Amino acid sequence: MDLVLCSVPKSNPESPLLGPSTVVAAAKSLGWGAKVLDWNIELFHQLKREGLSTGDWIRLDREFKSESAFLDFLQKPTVAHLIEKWIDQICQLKPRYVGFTAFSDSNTLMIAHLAEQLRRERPDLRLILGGPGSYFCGKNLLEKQLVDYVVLGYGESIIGGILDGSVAKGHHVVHSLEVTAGSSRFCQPDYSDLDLGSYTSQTLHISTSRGCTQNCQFCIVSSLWGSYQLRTPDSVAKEVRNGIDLYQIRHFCFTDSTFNGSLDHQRAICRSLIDLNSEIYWQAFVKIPKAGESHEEDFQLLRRAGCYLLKVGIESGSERVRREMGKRFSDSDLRIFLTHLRSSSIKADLFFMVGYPTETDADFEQTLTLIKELRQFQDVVDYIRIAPTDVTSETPLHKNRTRYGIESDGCTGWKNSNSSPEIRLKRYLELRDSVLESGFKIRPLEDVRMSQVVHDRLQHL
Ligand code: B12
Ligand code: SF4
Repeated sequence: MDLVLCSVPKSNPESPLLGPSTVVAAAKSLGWGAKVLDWNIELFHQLKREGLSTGDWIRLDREFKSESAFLDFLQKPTVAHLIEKWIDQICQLKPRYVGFTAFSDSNTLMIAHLAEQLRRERPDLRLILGGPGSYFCGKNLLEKQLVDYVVLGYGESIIGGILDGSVAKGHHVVHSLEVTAGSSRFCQPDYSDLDLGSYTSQTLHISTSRGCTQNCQFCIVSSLWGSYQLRTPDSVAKEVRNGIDLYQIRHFCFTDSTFNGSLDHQRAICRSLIDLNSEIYWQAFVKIPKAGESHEEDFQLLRRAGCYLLKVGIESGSERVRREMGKRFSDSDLRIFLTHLRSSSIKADLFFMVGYPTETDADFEQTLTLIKELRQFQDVVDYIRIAPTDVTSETPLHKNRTRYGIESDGCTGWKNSNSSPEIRLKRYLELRDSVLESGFKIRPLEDVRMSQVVHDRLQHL
């Protein structure tokens, strides 16, 4: 075995992560022996057998993000036993390389712990870290010599070079699909090592593009992926076909940051999905098209292709704040978009954010007003999501923090003349009330997660 790639706790249990299965597929296509292990779903089922609910799993975020709580969690006999089993599993598979996917900050402590154990048991093993979360923990784990390679961006492009020894140890940013040793562009994920029936939702994630056409100030996607790159509609349709034929899965989530970043591409993808002539259901993230950019027929095409939900960042009711964020649509564009959705029977999830560095009390009032105005679209809006603005490192907002007068105390504790942790929490709670009073819904598990975040942040004030 050349490579074992592990999804480690804690991530969501609904469906397998796309990243590890894609990187393993690339390694296999180059002739290497490679395997994916999903330890996240194993832990989820173990704890479920012990009575854990899905809400409890979300609340476990606290244990996976705080060092002291994590150490206590590791003492649980079943957890300690599982970790021992995982280390044995690696020792038995005898790979040359082990990779970890850091998806978000709730994976970091577990990766560090497992890497430490593996270093002790198998000092000859080379450890690789990849995934979007490695932007935040990669340098630290490399400095502590807990991993040998950190890969930011396209793992499939560099994995061949790592495995054949031509890529040096260290930190690598890969913003291109150009390939080492000939692996194919946008290769299809390989789920053959996983039991897809063990996930809580029969869903697969698929990418039709990487990167984003926008560069919103608070967002890390452009740093993650570099320029916007499109995948051929044929290869997307083939991946959907495989999902249906190999795994009997008909529900898909497109991972694209902006599925409608190129409308020509969106139309071509829809047509290739319609040509499959199979019943499928899918959701995607889109941006609000500007007036005249997208037409009624585009929405009808989306619907015919199987789209039932579009997720979209509105963020603020103030057009000025939206413009400063990089979201260039007007209130009228939003109304046109929702009207098109209504006539095509597609629902929308709307995302809002409070406490942006330039958001004043008056701007926030405009967000409250917008929520009230949107009541006329209650039949179209499925759920609303609200989050306080974080100043995450590697985002344009963080790079320009001096310009915004941001005093930084971590990505959640920042303040400036318009915003502070107190203001953001107050606005979060006020907007949540207004959303619920207006008859909209918040996804229950999202609400569980956010109430824990709010509770923890209130404790620190
Ligand atoms: C789909 C998605 C989800 C899904 C994931 C479901 C699933 N089963 O896949 C869900 C809805 C669960 C989700 C949840 C969250 N997400 Co999310 N999500 C995404 C999204 C839209 C796509 C991810 C994806 O699949 N990309 C395509 C795959 C192929 O890329 P990839 O996973 O990055 O893998 C590639 C590389 O990273 C690398 N790679 C990956 N692993 C490895 C390993 C090795 C060894 C190597 C060499 C390379 C490598 O190679 C892969 C192929 O190129 C991204 C935004 C985006 N467009 O990228 C946000 C994103 C990753 N999510 C983000 C966040 C913040 C979250 C949440 C924390 C949100 C929240 N507040 O709840 C939660 C975390 C939940 C959790 N604890 O796991 C941030 C990550 C920033 C960060 N690291 O903190 C992103 C970037 C969104 C953003 N704009 O900020 N998310
Ligand atoms: S917030 Fe959405 S639209 Fe804006 S840059 Fe990020 S992924 Fe793109």
